[in-house]
Amino acid sequence: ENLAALLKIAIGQGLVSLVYQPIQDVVSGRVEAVEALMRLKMLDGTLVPPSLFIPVAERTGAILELGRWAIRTVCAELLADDHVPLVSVNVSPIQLKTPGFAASVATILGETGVTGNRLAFEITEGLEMEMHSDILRCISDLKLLGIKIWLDDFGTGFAGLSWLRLIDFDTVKIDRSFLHDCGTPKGMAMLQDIIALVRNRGHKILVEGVETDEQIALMREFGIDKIQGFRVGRPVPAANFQAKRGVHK
Ligand code: G
Ligand code: G
Ligand code: NA
Ligand code: MN
Repeated sequence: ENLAALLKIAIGQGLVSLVYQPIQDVVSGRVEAVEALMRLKMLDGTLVPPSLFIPVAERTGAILELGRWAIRTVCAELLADDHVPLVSVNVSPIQLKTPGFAASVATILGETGVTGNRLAFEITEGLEMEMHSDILRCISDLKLLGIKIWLDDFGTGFAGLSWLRLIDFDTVKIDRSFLHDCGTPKGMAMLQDIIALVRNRGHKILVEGVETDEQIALMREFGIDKIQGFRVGRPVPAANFQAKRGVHK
């Protein structure tokens, strides 16, 4: 298949890059973290969306090399600057269940001189909990390195509650569909219920997809810890990220 072949040469040909989207602390109003998002170009320059290439990379195993590349790049191009806040990196369950993954992360940290407490790994609840004992062991190894573990897109998959039961996430990201649907009484009730569920379990809460000032005010009213979305900032390359002032352009 085309994409599978492209993924094999992507790193060598400079076709992959990372963009960074700010995450704002609701109380302080400051950008306290950024999420790293992978971008893939075809040879003609056309962008391939992650929804297309990540599943292929997971199926072919290319995600392992891409994932190491992403962590190394985050450490080298962003975290080398002491002023940069926490960076969250998406990590596939395929990576978590591959023996030696935590050790490879430790090696990258050692080589780049970055401490693990400046990284968070986002895990999407989408995939099934197959082989979860390996995943749990890997997660506890990553935590020993100081890396925070976040649950991404909470509320969209079937496995979310199992993940919540098995893993002590630092932060849970509530999928943006919940905020978007809160214009109706039923949607608002759902959003409040999911916030209560996450909060009662002691996790910090990040709400995704914040696009308006009204939504920011609502999140403050609900006591949400962190927000992310186009109203806070769009994903931009590292060069556009003015870390020292925590400003995006
Ligand atoms: O980039 P968008 O901004 O379209 O990203 C959509 C989704 O793609 C993310 O929420 C995440 O689940 C996935 N994604 C983006 N970058 C990465 C990555 O580096 N690794 C993995 N595993 N998934 C990613
Ligand atoms: O799976 P993950 O939640 O990490 O995906 C991030 C994706 O969400 C990226 O594709 C990003 O471009 C998109 N995104 C980020 N903020 C917003 C927003 O405010 N509104 C919408 N519609 N999409 C957003
Ligand atoms: Na994510
Ligand atoms: Mn998400």
